[in-house]
Amino acid sequence: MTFTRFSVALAMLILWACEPAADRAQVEAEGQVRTYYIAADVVVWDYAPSNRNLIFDKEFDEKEAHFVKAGDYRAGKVFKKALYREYTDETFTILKPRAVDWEHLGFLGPLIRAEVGDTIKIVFRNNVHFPASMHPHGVFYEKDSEGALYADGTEGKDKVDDGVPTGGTHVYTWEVRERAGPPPGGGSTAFWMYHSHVNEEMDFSAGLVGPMIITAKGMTGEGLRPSDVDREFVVAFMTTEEMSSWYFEENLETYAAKANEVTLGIDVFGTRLAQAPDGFIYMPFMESINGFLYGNGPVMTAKKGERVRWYVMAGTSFEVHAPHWHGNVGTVGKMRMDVLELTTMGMQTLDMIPDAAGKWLFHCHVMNHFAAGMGTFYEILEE
Ligand SMILES: [Cu+2]
Repeated sequence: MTFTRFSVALAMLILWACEPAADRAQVEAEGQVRTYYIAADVVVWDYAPSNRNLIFDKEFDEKEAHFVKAGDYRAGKVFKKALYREYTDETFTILKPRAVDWEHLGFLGPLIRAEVGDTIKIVFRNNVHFPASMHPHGVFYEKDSEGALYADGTEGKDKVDDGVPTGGTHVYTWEVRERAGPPPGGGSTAFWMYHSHVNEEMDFSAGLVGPMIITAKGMTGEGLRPSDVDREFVVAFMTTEEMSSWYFEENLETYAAKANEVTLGIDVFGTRLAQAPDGFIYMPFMESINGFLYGNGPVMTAKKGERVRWYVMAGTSFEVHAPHWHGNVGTVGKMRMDVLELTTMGMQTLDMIPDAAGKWLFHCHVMNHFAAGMGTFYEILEE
């Protein structure tokens, strides 16, 4: 009798001790490994391919020309850049085509998606001439997958992720823990980004940044979209400092007629600039939406009554943006809004159920940004 009672107690103790481990194993078994093959590639990018101001459907005027026309001492609207691009496998020979719904991403890197409980595995290939990395926000990483170079006391295998050399490959492993998803009551997704963080200023300015959407556990629907959303858009209101890019001198030499007469320097904040012999100072702050100026990006299209989710982000410059939707309103938390307040590295989500059909302006309400090209369209169809 005593022996039996002891056995039962022992068995219960064992069960109790094993339960957390069993739970963990179950979670791990349920979570998926999401593998992405992403390279840093050299891309020649045109901020306004139509060569027109499509917001007003007109030629560029004299003021706008300042931001888009090449000249003796300025590069214009075309720049060599480094962009993240997705490939089909580890041979990095075939680019994964971007889905039509996501063409609006423009110069942003591929959208990384996962659900809480998953593990994200990034096979990263560096095809550019400078060391590059992938540093994520939100997700959990060990020191071998942080993708950031600084004096953190690490060495050996914990250092190789900090800056992948030209031609090199590194696998980043990011755990999608609860904290990377939305908090209780916070909806079905959390919005993050990733970017290169070796020489952060020059890497980011060259274009190495992309978006990441994490869905709550059990909320992933068709095409990895959150199951309570019909349509999603990722929109970067971004000040890109082309003068701070790895390619600034090269872009000047390629596109500015008298690049040889330009003197390179820095301003009082340490930002790079090019000075012409006549004193003209060239600092191309490109005020774009996903890399497009003056409505040159794809028109983002949804239908009346659809549940539309907008993920809005900014970059690393002195960024103060006021993204404003004409025609419709959305909600952010408990507030109805049609203008967001977005600052440096801001990552925000607005939900909209459009009730007004039409082609609508979507622009930055900071007036000098709008004047410099920070505007685009979205369209709401009747059905
Ligand atoms: Cu702005």
